[in-house]
Amino acid sequence: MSCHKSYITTPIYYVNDVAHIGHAYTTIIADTLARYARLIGQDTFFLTGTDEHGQKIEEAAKKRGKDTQAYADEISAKFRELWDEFDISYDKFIRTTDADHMKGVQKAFSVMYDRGDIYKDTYSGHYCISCETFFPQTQLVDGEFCPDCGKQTSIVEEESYFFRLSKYQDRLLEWYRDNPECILPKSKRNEVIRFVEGGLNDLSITRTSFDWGVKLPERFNDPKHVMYVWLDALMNYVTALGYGTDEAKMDFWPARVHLIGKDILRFHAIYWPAFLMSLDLPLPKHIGAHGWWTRNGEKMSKSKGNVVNPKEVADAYGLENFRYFMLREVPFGGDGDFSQRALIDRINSDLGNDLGNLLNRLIGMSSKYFEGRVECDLVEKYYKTELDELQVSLDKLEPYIFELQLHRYLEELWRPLTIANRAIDKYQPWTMIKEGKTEETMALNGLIATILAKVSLMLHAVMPKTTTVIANALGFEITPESFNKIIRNGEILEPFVTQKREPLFPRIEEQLLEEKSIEESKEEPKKENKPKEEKEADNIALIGIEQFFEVSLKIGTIVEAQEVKKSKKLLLLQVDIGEDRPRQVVAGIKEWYSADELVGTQVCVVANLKPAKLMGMKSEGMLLAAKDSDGLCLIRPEKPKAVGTPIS
Ligand code: ME8
Repeated sequence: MSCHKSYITTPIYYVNDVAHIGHAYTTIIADTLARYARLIGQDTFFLTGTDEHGQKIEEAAKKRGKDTQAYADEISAKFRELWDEFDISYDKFIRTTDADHMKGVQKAFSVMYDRGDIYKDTYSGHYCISCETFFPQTQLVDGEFCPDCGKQTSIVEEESYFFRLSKYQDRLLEWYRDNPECILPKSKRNEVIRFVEGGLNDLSITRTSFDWGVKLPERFNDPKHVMYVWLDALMNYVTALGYGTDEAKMDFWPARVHLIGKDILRFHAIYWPAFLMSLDLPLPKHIGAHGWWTRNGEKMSKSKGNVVNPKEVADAYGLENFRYFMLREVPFGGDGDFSQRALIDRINSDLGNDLGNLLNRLIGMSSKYFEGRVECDLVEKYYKTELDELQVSLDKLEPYIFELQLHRYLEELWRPLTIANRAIDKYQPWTMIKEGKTEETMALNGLIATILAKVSLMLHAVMPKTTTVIANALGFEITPESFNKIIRNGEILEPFVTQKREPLFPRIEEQLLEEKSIEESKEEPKKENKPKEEKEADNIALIGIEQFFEVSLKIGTIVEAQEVKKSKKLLLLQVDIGEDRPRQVVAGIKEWYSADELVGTQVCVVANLKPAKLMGMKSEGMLLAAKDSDGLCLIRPEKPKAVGTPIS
């Protein structure tokens, strides 16, 4: 391990809603790394916190009729309480409304300005409040929707200060090139490189349309501007160490790893290093971007109401079992679907059968044959092959953890358990003891104890309490010293005496939670959660029948369907409505239907809409559909009808 200081961070979470399983995932990965770094004796600083400024937060508070600061206090406290309940070993919980943080952000603004990296201009563009980002017209979906979250953007024209991001394009590319592991997993680095090679625009870093943010330093005498939330938020990684105030902890900088979800990679892999270059600070060693947790294959989102509540799951299945599951189940960087079935399988199989049973077998055999005594001094004499095999596995482990390949780490860590279980089956201690091979039998128990001891040390960062119980059963404590002795120096365990104990992982036969109950109850007032279409229906105006008949609705058959490549939402359809040629319809239904499944099916078409252009393609009609929190479905005739049949 080359570096003796380890600074590990999570994103700071927005206080517009309470934590869900995705937030828990990032935090648990970071906690695991921090615990591991401490165990191997590194001076470690683990930071988490909340991101509290910006229009989104201001609006969330307003919707609930609360004062913004009071609202931020309340949600920030909920995050902190959850992490405390989850025993997250953070060293600091930062809030962007902390006075020191705000001072640090102001200092950074001044430093960047003095470097010539900030200038004032006017900005006019499409702004997504949800992502707090401007997008050029060319990147919008269907000319108006955010390419990242799909929500409607609004046109904003503002006087703004700009950061000269374009100036850093070459240095950024150099950084990615010279540091192949700066972005993990490595495949994500290529995405970032392609994006930066496409050209960087200067970045608007102040806003005048609202004032819930950090003000500019007084010397600018420009009170209507507040800092852009992402400048404010990213700076937390250094203000937490005292940047701009008391810089005593700045020797933890640069970060060993910033853990984030892939949704915020661009901010961390492009803006953040560019800001750091401007501030003349070193760049982080790694930015680790993990994938999404989904539910039944769909991304979790509040509007879909499919967000899993991590506390419910941890309370029902055990916090540490949940930690193990999350880290083992999904390769870092990939998406993972949350299901209770998969969680139960991991608990019963990996934890119960492989790990828990091994400890039971050791306790059983040692009490039956040796009144509970276990000695390890003869292990090498009788089981050298197994010890060598064990070492091969252990040697592979450490690199995985800081390459963030935690699933591989855990997979490899289970091999020693297989070695132990196989050795019992192979040497059959019950036969050996009958044959009078007492020494060999004791040594076999010693081998199992050795394996369990090493596995519990290496698993400690993932399952701190469980492994403490295992270590106690083996007569030792998990500390950096014991790690050093047993893992690094290969010292053997002192003799100990086992005691009978309850199984560590009682078998779970069926799902412990109702499917619905694990999903977070929606916090927002009901109306706000309704999709746009539904909200509009609430204010519907009455019309006469003659107005209704102005709309020409017809039965159509989809004869061709293809994906619109650059769009997340659109399909290009040819719909036969009994005319001389099919109508071309561009429909925003790609999230719910594949092109193939649509061909040959019938739909209801609005046939007298003025043609419109969507992403440059002519659309000559619209399909009727219904959308609620479960998604969208097309409205179809109950029985097949001739194409062109009017609907009334
Ligand atoms: O983006 N699966 O905050 P945020 C996995 N304040 N991880 C998920 C997830 C999911 N379905 N949903 C959320 C912000 N996450 C900014 C960050 S940092 C300087 C500022 C996790 O509350 C994941 O870590 O929207 C993601 O990056 C983070 O929550 C976003 O949290």
